[in-house]
Amino acid sequence: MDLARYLATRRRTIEQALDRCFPAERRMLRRAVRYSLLAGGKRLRPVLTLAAGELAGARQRELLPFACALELVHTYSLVHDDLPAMDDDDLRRGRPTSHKVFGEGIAILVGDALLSEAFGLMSSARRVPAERVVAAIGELARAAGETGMVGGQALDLAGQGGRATVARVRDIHERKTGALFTAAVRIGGVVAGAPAPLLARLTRYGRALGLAFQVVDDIQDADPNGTGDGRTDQALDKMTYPALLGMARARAHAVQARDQALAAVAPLGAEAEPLRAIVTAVVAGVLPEESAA
Ligand code: GRG
Repeated sequence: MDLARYLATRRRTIEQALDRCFPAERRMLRRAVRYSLLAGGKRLRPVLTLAAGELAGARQRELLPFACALELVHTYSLVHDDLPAMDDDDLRRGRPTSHKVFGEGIAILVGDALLSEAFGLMSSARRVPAERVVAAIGELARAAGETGMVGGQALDLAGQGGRATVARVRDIHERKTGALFTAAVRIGGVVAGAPAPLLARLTRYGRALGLAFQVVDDIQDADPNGTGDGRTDQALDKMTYPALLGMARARAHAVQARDQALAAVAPLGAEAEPLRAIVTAVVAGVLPEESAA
């Protein structure tokens, strides 16, 4: 399939929907929200929600509020992760981080506003049966919260400088990065009313993709010619697969995770082609970059 074309059309739809979530205004908080939210980015999580939801039989317009909610939560996590109290990054998505431009207080509030609006957006999805809306809200709450992304970030902060093991690194990755990927595809399925066996396949796919994504991100960060735009993991003394296993074995981990993701969706036919193409491109390091929209 033509993944670049697929991503370009989905991203355009997502960009327009995100723009409508926070229309332009002069107040500083709104400007700061738009600065981070509409700053490009691969929009991978919302694309996954659309891909999984369409595969399970939902329409794009039913899925869109949920896809946007994923991107809002993801963007909040990046803004907070960049703060001096966390990774203390100067650059994000190729431009100065939110706190560098608007100050730390506003950057904290940007994250708060994005997180709150994510749940508001889902709760006002009128095209989807209420029980599915409630289930999707629960999925995102668990993925973003202490059992998921926030808990993973806490483990990551606590672990800096500590003794790394594959199990610890995997636990951090599964929560910090993987939980949101898993939620992205599961929420697509939930909104579509997917039966349990299909949801189980989407869960396996999401978990494996999340792991593969994070390992590849770590490899690119550790590569001296890599694409990271902030301080390196090495400088922050972070636990990563390349630090623990070396580059070759880290790559083998990513390939193994890709194969697990592909196996999870193997019986799902042509409708699952976007999910296959995405994980294959992520692991090959050739996922087409931002939308030209
Ligand atoms: C602060 C609550 C809180 C959580 C932070 C996701 C996260 C947890 C921190 C991000 C740190 C980081 C750079 C992790 C590496 C993997 C990752 C999530 C990269 C960014 O995701 P992309 O590549 O970003 O999808 P774009 O900009 O394309 O959306």
